[in-house]
Amino acid sequence: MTNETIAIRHDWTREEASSIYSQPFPDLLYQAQTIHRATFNPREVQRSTLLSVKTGGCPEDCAYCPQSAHYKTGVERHSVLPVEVVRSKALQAKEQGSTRFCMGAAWREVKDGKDFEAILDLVREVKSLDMEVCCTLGMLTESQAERLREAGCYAYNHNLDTSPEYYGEIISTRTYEDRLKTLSNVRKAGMTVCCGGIVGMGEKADDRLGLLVQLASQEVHPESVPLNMLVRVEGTPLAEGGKVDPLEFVRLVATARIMMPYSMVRLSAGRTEMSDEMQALCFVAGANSIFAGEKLLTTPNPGEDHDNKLMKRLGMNFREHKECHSSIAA
Ligand code: SAM
Ligand code: DTB
Ligand code: SF4
Repeated sequence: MTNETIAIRHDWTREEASSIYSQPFPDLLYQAQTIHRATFNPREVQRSTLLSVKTGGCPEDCAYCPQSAHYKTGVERHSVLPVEVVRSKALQAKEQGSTRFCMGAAWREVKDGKDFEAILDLVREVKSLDMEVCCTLGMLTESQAERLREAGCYAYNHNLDTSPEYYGEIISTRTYEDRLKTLSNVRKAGMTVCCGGIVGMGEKADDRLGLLVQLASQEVHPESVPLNMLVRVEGTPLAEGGKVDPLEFVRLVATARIMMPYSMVRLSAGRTEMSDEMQALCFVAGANSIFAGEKLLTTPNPGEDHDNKLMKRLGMNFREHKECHSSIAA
């Protein structure tokens, strides 16, 4: 590992991103791995566990999402889960080695009142178990963001999903600007930001790079960048569609690592469709976090056994301690 400080830039252009992304594969991986080694322990992967604390019936029309009320996907709806249920899921996640517990709600936005109070109780409870708490609840006002942070929420997930110009092809019920506003409210309130996107929605490579440029242009880079490979769910408009080229996905991971050297890059949805070899290449390209457990929010995920075996085969290990940041100073 080197002690070299890697510059953090916020002025990446799409042309630069494209020339990084399009390099010969060995050069791209070498560049990404060199940066990864300077900013993180390259053998270590952090685990987060997801739980859908309020499922289905969402008024938004995100074309990829099994929880949208606009599509018939067979997802079973439920309102906010009781504290005891969430507590035991979080404890189980902790026992299985996750350092972060992420609670998701199928809402367009948080509304003040009973449900939000219930979420704040869940946040306090999980925080008391000494885990990093993350929430993803849709749009937030400044004061709601403030209250979440006060309750102990460490990170907020809110994805930009794709480039600004492709966004309208995927979602019509909110705008890119809406998303950016919530991200700014989260930042102002002092929570860390988890923000990334989805690959495989019919977008071009240029849209994927457009997303990375947006993320890297934020005043502070998102501490966590989840890269999801679309999980095609029957009943959603994106149920049918071509496969993502695994090597293009690896290229995107490497480009994200190079553009946001100190951010955690999360290999998120879609791992059940990825070979072990593809995941290994993603780790070499700089991915250093995964979602653990048999389920994401509503769809399957490789279980603990599979992931443990994979780490062993790769001679890598899972991070035991909290703080999903680079331990090497920027
Ligand atoms: N409703 C909130 C929101 O949209 O921000 C929180 C929950 S939402 C399910 C969280 C994220 O999951 C979305 O922003 C999207 O990026 C991702 N996601 C949803 N469905 C997916 C799918 N089928 N494949 C991959 N990622 C998906
Ligand atoms: C993120 O970017 N991916 C996670 C987390 N943030 C909330 C969610 C993936 C959801 C996949 C579809 C599902 O399981 O419902
Ligand atoms: Fe799904 Fe979130 Fe979109 Fe609702 S806002 S449809 S839960 S991705």
